[in-house]
Amino acid sequence: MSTSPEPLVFPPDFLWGTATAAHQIEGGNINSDWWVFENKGDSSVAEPSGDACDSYNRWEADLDLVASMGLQSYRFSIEWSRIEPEEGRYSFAERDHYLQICKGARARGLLPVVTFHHFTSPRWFAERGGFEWSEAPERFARYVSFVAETLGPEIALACTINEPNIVAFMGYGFGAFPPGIVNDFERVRSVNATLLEAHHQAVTALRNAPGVFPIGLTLSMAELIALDGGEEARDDFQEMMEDCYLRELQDDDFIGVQCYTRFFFNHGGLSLGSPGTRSTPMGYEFWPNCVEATVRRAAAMTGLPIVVTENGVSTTNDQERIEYLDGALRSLHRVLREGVDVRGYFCWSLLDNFEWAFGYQQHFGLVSVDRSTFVRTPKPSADFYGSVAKSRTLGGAPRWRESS
Ligand code: IFM
Repeated sequence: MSTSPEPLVFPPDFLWGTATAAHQIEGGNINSDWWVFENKGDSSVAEPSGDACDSYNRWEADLDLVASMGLQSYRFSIEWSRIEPEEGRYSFAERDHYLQICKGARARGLLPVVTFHHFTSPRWFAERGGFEWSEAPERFARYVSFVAETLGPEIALACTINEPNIVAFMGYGFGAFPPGIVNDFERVRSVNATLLEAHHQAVTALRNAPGVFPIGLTLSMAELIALDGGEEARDDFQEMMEDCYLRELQDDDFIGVQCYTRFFFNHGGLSLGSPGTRSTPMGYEFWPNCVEATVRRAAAMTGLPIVVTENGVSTTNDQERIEYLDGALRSLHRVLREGVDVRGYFCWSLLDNFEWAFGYQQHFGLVSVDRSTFVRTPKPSADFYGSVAKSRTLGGAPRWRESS
């Protein structure tokens, strides 16, 4: 006789949310370095971001969607190039726009999780050298202070810089992000160091701002596995992508873990999946169990509380997304049961959106967006995820039946 699996119950104060980023959803971010990068003649980006999901105008509809799913939190980012479109010229109107989003979230019972840098920088900042410029940390912290002056009291959780390791690696190692440089690993390392300094200065700026909220950065992590002879390559990659950050975050309040898959290393270096494994349209192995390995490592190295600030899958088959989320949440539950201090989980992403070098060809959203009318349509995975969040229970009988 088959038995149904025990329901997995999550802690009552566990935070459930979903995440987006300004450039991926707002549209029309003409003053950012990414706009320049994606619109230049020889751009390697599949298509320009254009109107994106028009969320700059439709943010209230987006918040309504998050609330109607039964989630408690919305993670979004502030577009620096809107706040400071020219060096030293700050826009009060744009700051107020983001303040209204924070207030709109709170009015709907959603805690605003605010990211200050999610891959895009103002054009003027990129022209000065971006995160290779010696004044970059100070300039970034100055913008953060300006924003936090009014947003501080509304912020529930602050993420200074999203995936700084990806900014450095994709910009100077892989060439898929601005400034599009390939194989310059010395520069990857030095940009990592400047981003870390920018993070530290932003933490200080936020601690001096009004409001009291936990502050951390969000790191792109993967389960990293060395096959025979691949130990050195794995360790080098781990140092450049993860450890150089994880070692330096002890003074933060939390660390955001963002994970999607696992990578294998052999004597030839990194390989995206092992032969015969199931892969996703991103070219990643379908591996939701990456959550536990990354969370464990981040907790062991930093000693900080963890928030899974991004996890999800790109797929056009929504049943596959449900399967992935189910697997990821089971993986998360295993670390919670071990006693690791995980405070929340944010599914990437609320909407199908602009996936950087891939343009609109990837589908990470719980909600699809019509590319010409911008009509939003929740997918079955939105119901699935929302019902886990509402009941704080995965699998087994629905909670109301437990007592009957
Ligand atoms: O879309 C990105 C996001 O901007 C940063 N983390 C990974 C996601 C999926 O690739």
